[in-house]
Amino acid sequence: MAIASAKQLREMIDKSVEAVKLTDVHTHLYPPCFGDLLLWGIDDLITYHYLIAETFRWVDMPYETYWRRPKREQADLIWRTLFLENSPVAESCRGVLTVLSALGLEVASRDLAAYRRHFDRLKVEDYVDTVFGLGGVREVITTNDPFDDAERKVWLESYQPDPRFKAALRIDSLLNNWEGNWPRLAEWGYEVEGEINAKTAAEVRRFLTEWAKRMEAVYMAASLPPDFTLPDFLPRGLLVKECVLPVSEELNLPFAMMIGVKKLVNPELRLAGDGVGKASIETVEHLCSAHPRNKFMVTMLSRENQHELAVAARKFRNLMVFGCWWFLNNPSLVEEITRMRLELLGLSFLPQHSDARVLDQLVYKWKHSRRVIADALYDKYADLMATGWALEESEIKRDVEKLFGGNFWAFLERQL
Ligand code: FIX
Ligand code: ZN
Repeated sequence: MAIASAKQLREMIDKSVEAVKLTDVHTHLYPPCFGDLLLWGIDDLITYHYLIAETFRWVDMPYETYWRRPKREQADLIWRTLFLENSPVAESCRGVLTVLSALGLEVASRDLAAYRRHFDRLKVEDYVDTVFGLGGVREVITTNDPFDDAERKVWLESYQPDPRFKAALRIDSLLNNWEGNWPRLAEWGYEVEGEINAKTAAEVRRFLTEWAKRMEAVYMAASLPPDFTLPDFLPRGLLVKECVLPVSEELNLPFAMMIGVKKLVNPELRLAGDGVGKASIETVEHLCSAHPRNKFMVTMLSRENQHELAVAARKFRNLMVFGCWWFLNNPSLVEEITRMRLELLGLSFLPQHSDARVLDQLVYKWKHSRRVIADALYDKYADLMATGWALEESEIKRDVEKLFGGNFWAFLERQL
């Protein structure tokens, strides 16, 4: 049916964006068979590394004192500091409250003990169903690292597939610490050595192929520093060129590059200690141009890289831009970046991923993003209608489904 008014347009967009069962193309979640690797519940929510970093802006406690404390005491400190002694206006704090509200808990009570009693009664298997339902999530792509001992053990001994959790083969350990990790490949039976010669490259390709198949990975991924540049003759450059890209092309798996993270600018904050730096878009352009049969998913961490990334995506059909990553996943920046991408790329991108590390975060990260994306879409469709363009309700539903996952699955299917 044709959209006849601004009111009808707003209602249709809100309905479509609210109802779409989305694919979350990047998370750090795990199916319940991975046990404690799957974080969930109020204390994991409150001790999410974003809130740890924000808490240490207020407290002078030695970092080690915090790290030695049990999780519940860590959460008590964060709750007191960020929620009671200061209003929880930061996106990471607002998110915790959005989850509590969506679960029907009494947010106004500020009763952390009551919240804990609620979660203590839950079973994780049931809670996965609850969260996927509240978040409107059909499936999540997880982050799976064969070099993580606890995770590798599950993959090799006790993994149980769950269609809602699809794997991505994460290869930071290979690319960013070859010197430290090639001996582990040798332990696992791959005939590699420190020098990346033809035999070593072939064995690394075997490793990637075997793990991509074991995980049924939908893409391979790595986070990369701001100074990531190719071509280079560091181990990373050779591994990408001689190993990752050939396997990516052979298996028709995108290589997802998450570029711009400065690891551990404050090591005492551990996972919360990473920073951001502007990266080189020339490396993205070089890879997309030199490897036209490879597919690249790219997200960049610096706000300053966003415009040039969108322009690069205009040049290369093998480049899929995804998400407003990490320090960009805040309403003001999601709005700015999404509007720019709609204006430069139309609907040919993936506006968001949650990066959820704690299961419950699917609820807030998507509730918050849906709102911002819907507002941006409304303005763009209203601009269309102002020209006299006749919009059909079915077309809005079609477009929204592409943005919230359809573009991802279509990109995976493409043979370039
Ligand atoms: O490299 C990544 O996947 C990053 O998203 C994480 O390392 C980071 O800690 C995170 O979870 C950000 O949201
Ligand atoms: Zn991540």
